[in-house]
Amino acid sequence: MEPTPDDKFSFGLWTVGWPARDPFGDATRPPLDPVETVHRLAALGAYGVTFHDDDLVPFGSDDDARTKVVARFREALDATGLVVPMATTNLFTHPVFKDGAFTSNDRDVRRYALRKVMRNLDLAAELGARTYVFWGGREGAESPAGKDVRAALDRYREAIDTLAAYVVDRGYGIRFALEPKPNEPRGDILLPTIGHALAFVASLEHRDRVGLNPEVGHEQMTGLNFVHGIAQVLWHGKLFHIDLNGQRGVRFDQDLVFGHGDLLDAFALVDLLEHGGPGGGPAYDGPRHFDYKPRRTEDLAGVWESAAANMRTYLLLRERARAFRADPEVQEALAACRTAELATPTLADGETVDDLLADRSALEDFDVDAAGERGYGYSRLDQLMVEHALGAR
Ligand code: GLT
Ligand code: MN
Ligand code: MN
Repeated sequence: MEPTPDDKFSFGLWTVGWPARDPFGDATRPPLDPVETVHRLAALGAYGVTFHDDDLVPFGSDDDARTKVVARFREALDATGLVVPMATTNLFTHPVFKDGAFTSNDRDVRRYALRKVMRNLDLAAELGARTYVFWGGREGAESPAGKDVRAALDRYREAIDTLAAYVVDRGYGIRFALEPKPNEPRGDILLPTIGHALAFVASLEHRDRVGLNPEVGHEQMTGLNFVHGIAQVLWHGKLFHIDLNGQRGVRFDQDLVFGHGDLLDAFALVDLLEHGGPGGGPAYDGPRHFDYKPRRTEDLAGVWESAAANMRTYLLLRERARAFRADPEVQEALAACRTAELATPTLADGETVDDLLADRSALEDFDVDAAGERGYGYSRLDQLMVEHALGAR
């Protein structure tokens, strides 16, 4: 089971390229050349590579150096056939962003952040990216009184709408995807969950051009059900991109390999993405983007081993989810759960509130005790899922 570009697997340069510096220790691996990364990812069967501006063009490079770096990168893309489906901006590493970028209290920093994004949007468009991600890791606060959250949200909205207007003006075929995260590096980050981000998007002038890039581990950091979150994003038509990885419960952002730490959730997620669409087909056809970090304990061989592991786990789960959906016993269990019945509207076609009030079977004659006694049979279905995930069926 080898990945191919048709599977649409993509990786950020910052994922495999993470030199594993953490708050307590130095890097354990040398930096990777983006060109080597492109060749390695292509050889492993990936289809796309993504980047922050500074992952590709080192911060502070002059125009000459920038042109050279981009030309080399382009050559590698052309040689391998790898595409750039998404790009993003580093608005978090340099000290200038220590109080945020779009929502820094310092107006000059906010203006600089807009210009930094615009410059990379030009490159993203040039390389054919269709999605531009905004992860606001520094947009937040630790001080309860020092950050006016409502003013910060005004500035956040101003930034996203200004940048969307820029994309429209330049005729770029790019949509924006906001990535929620509850905390880390800021004590509290703005737009901390999928729900907050969806509500924010609805308030934008350019709301049609803006969706979400949810990350598995970021919802799990708050104890929320990521699969439910993704289902709701799909329900709103806002799943523009997705960051796949693994996380073990409520703690710091682990960015584990997809499926490592939360295998059953990963199974349910793949089942949703691949079978949650109309007629049981895919619910999402965009890139399957891995935003993980090879463990600090890995050497370079382990980096490529872990990159391959993300894709292999996804493919195995996709195969397992297919078997689950095709199993007649699963179909029978689903029927026993009356899962499909939920798609039937509660009121009949054309039925009015008065009609409902006149329906004695809905209240006066309804046998609540009999309905309360009936089981839903979810345990059997769940066990079938576990058995399929384990390869026991
Ligand atoms: C950073 C973060 C990720 C975001 C990336 C995009 S950068 O590594 O932890 O979740 O997706 O800015
Ligand atoms: Mn993360
Ligand atoms: Mn991410």
